[in-house]
Amino acid sequence: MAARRQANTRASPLAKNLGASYASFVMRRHLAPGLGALASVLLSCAALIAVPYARSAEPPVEFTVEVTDPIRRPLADAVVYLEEPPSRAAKPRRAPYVMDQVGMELVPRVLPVPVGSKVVFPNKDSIHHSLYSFSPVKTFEIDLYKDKKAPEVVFESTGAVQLGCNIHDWMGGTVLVLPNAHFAVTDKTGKAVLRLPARRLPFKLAVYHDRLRGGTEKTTRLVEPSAAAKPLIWRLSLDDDRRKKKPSALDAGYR
Ligand SMILES: [Cu+2]
Repeated sequence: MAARRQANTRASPLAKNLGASYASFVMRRHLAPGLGALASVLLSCAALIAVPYARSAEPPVEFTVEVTDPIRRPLADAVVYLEEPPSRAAKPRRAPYVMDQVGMELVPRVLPVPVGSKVVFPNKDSIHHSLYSFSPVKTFEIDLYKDKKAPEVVFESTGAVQLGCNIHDWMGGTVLVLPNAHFAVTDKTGKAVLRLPARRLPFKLAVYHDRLRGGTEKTTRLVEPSAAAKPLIWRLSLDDDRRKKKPSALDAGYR
């Protein structure tokens, strides 16, 4: 338990990453050094004021994304998301997001939500669960429960929130709190489709995986809208899977 607490209280690399300035990111990548202060100021203004999304009837930009491990095996449950610029779709929806407890597992294992969202944690098993998070992004504990409406938890800050169950060591999951609602999760084939509002400046995209080695800084890219013509491919370096596995003898029961 002590080790788990320690692991869960590490500062979230995602939270750090989200603090980076899109304006300076664009300037570093797109301005030749020497264009001078005037261009920098103009670009900063453009990025901070006008950047969001041009009001146009243009169709959304649709990126096909593929995420694999270093030896090209597809990775499911990777989250690709828009980090910058700020999006008008940032407001959380009214309906809560859902992370189920089914067969003594958290489903889905990784749940992306926009900042400010509510998440409910129903228990579909016939036994009690007690969920907790010691993550600095959101700390909470839900006492043992079943057969009743699970409390809602509101996630007010961006970052990765690791969850566990006080009773069942192997029950792990992550609520990934993102700056807006523009995200997609890869399927078993490692693929996802990310739809973004039409715009002219580049998108700052990143990919999260719960075994990503290091932070999402390494997966962050500036992507021009014109790049949507081809699949975007990320190959992630992952930590070994040290997660405890559910005892196989339990698979048959407890529904
Ligand atoms: Cu449990």
